[in-house]
Amino acid sequence: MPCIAAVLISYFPTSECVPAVGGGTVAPGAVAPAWPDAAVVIDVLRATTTIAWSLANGAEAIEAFADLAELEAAASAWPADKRLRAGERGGKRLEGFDLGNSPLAVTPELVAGKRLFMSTTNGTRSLDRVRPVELLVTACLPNRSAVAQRLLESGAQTVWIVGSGWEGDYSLEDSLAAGAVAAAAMDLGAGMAVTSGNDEMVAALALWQQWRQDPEGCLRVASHGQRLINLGDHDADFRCCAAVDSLTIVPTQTSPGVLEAR
Ligand code: 3SL
Repeated sequence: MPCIAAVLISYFPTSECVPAVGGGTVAPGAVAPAWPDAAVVIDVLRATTTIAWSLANGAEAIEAFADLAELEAAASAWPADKRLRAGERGGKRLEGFDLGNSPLAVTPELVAGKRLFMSTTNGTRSLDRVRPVELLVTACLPNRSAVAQRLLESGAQTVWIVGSGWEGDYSLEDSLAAGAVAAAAMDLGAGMAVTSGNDEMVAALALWQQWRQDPEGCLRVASHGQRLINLGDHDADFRCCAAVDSLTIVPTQTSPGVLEAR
């Protein structure tokens, strides 16, 4: 009987939903949670879209920080002509930073050859949460098929997709993209048994089925989409963030917190 490779994909909508791994006591008979073979971090609006576009436009790397003091220390130690600080809180650029968090702003003229030291409200927290996972990549709607292909090629049998949400709450757009990545893995994984590992993954796949013909509509109806609409002038960001399969780049963690194009 041929051996069929199996991939189990689970979805955790926010960093707070990620199971605790290591430490603590485990009840008799219970299995201690372990890190998966691969993790995919998603922040559709807009951190992981901006990360993908920065690398596509020639940035040397993105170094992500949940903590601003740590960002400042690392950025200061980097050559001034090779660094940019990208910071966002509440949808707005942080004062004194070179960039906010728009994928439209990371033009080749600005980012080529530079390292972006980045901190955002939610996305960089999710990245921080799964740093120890051996294969850590970021996904957005533009690179969802490229990410799915990478997962399948990696031989990972357990995959966690981690959304960013908003300050601990569920977000529609990250769940849409989680469904989009898993659906691509199921389509591309001919001969592999790609299955959902939890109810959240099943629900995300259903969400993708519901909105796959109009992803931008889903982003606009989402509460963070509404937040950006209320801040004004984000139409181009919505179009960019909703452009499914427009990029082939897979931002991949190469050392703790550092993402490079792979
Ligand atoms: O929450 C985040 O990390 C950001 O991506 C939010 S925003 O789209 O830049 O407002």
